[in-house]
Amino acid sequence: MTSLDLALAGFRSALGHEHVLTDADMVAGYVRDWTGRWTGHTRAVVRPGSVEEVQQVVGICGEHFLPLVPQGGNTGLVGGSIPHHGEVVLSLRRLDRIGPVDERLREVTVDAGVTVGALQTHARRVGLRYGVDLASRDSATVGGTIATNAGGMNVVANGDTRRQVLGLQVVLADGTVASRLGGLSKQSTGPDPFQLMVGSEGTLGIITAARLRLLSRLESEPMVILVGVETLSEGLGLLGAESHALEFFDRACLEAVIEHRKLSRPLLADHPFYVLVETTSPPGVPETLEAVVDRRLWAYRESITETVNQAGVPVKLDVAVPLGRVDDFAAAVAGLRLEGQVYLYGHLAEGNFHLNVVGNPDPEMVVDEVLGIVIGLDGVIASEHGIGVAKAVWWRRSTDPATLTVQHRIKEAFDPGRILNPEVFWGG
Ligand code: FAD
Ligand code: 2HG
Ligand code: ZN
Repeated sequence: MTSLDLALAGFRSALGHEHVLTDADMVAGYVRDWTGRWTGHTRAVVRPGSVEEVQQVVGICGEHFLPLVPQGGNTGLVGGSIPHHGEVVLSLRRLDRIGPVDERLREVTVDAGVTVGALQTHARRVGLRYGVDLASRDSATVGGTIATNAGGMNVVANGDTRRQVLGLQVVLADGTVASRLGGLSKQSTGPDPFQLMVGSEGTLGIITAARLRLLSRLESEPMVILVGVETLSEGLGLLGAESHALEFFDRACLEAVIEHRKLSRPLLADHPFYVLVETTSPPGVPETLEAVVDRRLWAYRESITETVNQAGVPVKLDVAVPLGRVDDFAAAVAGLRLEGQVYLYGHLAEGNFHLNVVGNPDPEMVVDEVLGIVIGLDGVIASEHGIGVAKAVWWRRSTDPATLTVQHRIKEAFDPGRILNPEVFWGG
């Protein structure tokens, strides 16, 4: 019997045959990413149903030197959830228990495989809210959003995923469990290894559960306003203290979404950019700007990723520049005159641009040119989707040597055998 046969037998004995998938048809949805840009292959997809089963899987992988890729909803956009070199896929989706809400403390403990949408629904039942929202809410999991430190639409009001995490339960590379789910709001006991898990993209440990902060209900129902603007800095002027979202998209996005989703034209005139504001207090839109108010306006912004995907396999960039440089970035990108269809949209309040290009014959060149501009403007090459494999080379190239050394030592300390998602950050 080969080492792989022994490992598969171990998985089957630990999880049951039905939760160890090896048939090509059965694993297809786990080895291909949401955009279709990456298709990998795997020795097996394993689907544990408890933290003990996750421990057993990690133990078997360690014993047989089999690298593994943790996977939640597989909605990640940087290729980090895909087995690029035959790694075992460790799907966390069966870990889907949601604990009772502590209404006094406004906290809840949930399993890693719970979707963000299910958590939001659970919180709403007791009049509370979860602070993170994103268009992939019905598939993206709590574990995946913590592992990528996902941002989304409400960062301007609630902060990113890191800000919602009070504690975690994690299976480490040697199969042991580290847990801090007690809900203590203050702790001064040295460096916090659990914080390192946030944004670690499955390279330091397997997140199996999280203690999360919930928010109280808004005083009044927010209004949604779409405004046509000439420049993005004009759009930034609409940001107010009560803003819950300040998003933007360009004309190409609007035209594509109208066509794909068969939506009506929201404003009379054409504008270079459209800014969507969600707020509980009217932002005082200058009379010179064309604007419309309607909650359904979110459909124009939230449908962009799906719309771009049906046009072809996109090259995706997720960058941020300082707010004072947003117009410079938009102008520099226009100046590149990239071949193919370019879509520019994102989270304006954070200077976070999603640049998607479909139909360009040289994706590497697109990435190099755009990230070069970003670095030149003192920006960041990954604002909310993570590094994955898509940005790994650029991450190493643009990070200073001292920081890279620290990152390397952290990886060595948590995963000396390099079985946890080895391609992310360090491959490519
Ligand atoms: P996966 O895609 O399965 O995995 C992502 C990474 O996390 C991988 O590296 C994986 O190994 C690791 N991972 C997953 N689960 C675990 C775990 N339990 N323990 C350890 N590591 C784990 N992102 C944003 O930030 N903001 C947005 O507004 C946004 N909108 C989106 C809209 C659409 C339509 C789509 C398709 C994607 C969007 N995303 C957005 C990207 C994506 O949804 C997020 O990155 C999300 O956090 C991924 O969650 P997931 O459960 O699908 O993780
Ligand atoms: C969004 O803000 C997501 O819509 C997805 O982060 C961005 O698809 C993208 O590039
Ligand atoms: Zn985004």
